[in-house]
Amino acid sequence: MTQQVVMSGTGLWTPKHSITNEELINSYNDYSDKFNAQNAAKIATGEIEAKPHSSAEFVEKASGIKSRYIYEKEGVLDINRMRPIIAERNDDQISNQAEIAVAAARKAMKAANKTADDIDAVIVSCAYVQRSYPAIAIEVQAELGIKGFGFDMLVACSAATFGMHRAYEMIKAQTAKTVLVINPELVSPQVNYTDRDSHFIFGDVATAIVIEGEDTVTCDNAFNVLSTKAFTQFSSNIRSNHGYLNRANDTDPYGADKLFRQEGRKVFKDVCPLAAEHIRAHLAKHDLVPKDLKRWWLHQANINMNTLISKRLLGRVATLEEAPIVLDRYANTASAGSVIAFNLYNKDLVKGDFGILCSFGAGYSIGSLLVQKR
Ligand code: CO8
Repeated sequence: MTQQVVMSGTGLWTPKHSITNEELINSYNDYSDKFNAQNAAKIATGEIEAKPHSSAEFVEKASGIKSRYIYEKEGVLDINRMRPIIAERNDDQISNQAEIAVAAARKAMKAANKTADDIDAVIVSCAYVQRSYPAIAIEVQAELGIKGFGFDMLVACSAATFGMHRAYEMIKAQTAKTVLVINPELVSPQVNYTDRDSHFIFGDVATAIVIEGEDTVTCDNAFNVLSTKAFTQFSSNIRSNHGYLNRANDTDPYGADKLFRQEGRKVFKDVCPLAAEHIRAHLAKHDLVPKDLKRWWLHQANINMNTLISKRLLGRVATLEEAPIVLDRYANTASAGSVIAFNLYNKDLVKGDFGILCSFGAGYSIGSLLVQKR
């Protein structure tokens, strides 16, 4: 278990469509006006509550989000639908998630200077997979012509970091030599665009990472993974009851509880201190303190969370150079946020610089990787 593990390339696939706060909120407000008009009698008797308007000003201030990318825009802003239109594909066509996973994977492989022959394991790790089997990872493996094996895993917000942890362990245990970890976060179908509290939070994206042992590294820009740290604690404060039992429950598969929902305030209060202490403890294992880090590639759920976490650790708010924010353009992309930040902001680091990737959210789950530029 001695081989140095290296992150040698990342890839980012960004959808061509995007939705600004203004577009999203105009649609939501038209939807709520229609809902209130249709339910005027019940609202008047207090049987149901009127839906108040959403506000672009609130969204930007409360979350830092200005816009989000979306896999398919059609249908989302239609007040008679409020969900994307994604046509079903035949079994002989590539699935939606495998397609975006392959697009991100090709970029990561290019950055890491790898061909399919160099890779022997594929992990697809994300918040949802569009089917249970065959695994999306095995479809990706076939598309790319990779030998070896692949599997899917789900850890919501920490799927990317936990997937990288598994890759790290596989390299250490020599059960694989080069692992492709991919996060096709196609989350918009599970967003409740009729829910004022959460309709603005998410965006779609796909990220990929190549992780290998140092003996095979051939690219110039790479990071040693010094160690990993994981933590989970059960909470229903972020929850979706969507699942294969819905058919047997005789429940509405489109019901609000089957989509993303959260107690945002509670999540904020619970998770920020947990994440800050997690990072502090991870650094302490290496006799490091927060100010020793050149860069923090933090989970991107809410700008105020990242501000609070860095303030707890540094005694001041980290600068955007220290802890980059991609939320403004990408919104919350489930597990991919810290990988997007890494992908866009790592090239300026010099040999010996330390950085941390850290995710935090649903589960609750927290995952980190301490890295050092080679
Ligand atoms: N427009 C206008 N006003 C609003 C809106 C809106 N859209 N929403 C709420 N308000 C109002 C509220 O009604 C409230 O009014 P009042 O004070 O009169 O009651 C006021 O604004 C303040 O409301 P909140 O206290 O709820 O607002 P916050 O400042 O807490 O901000 C956030 C809400 C942005 C949700 C914030 O709490 C937050 O971000 N919390 C952390 C959430 C978090 O990290 N979640 C993790 C997400 S899960 C994840 O990352 C992956 C899950 C798996 C992927 C699923 C994909 C579908």
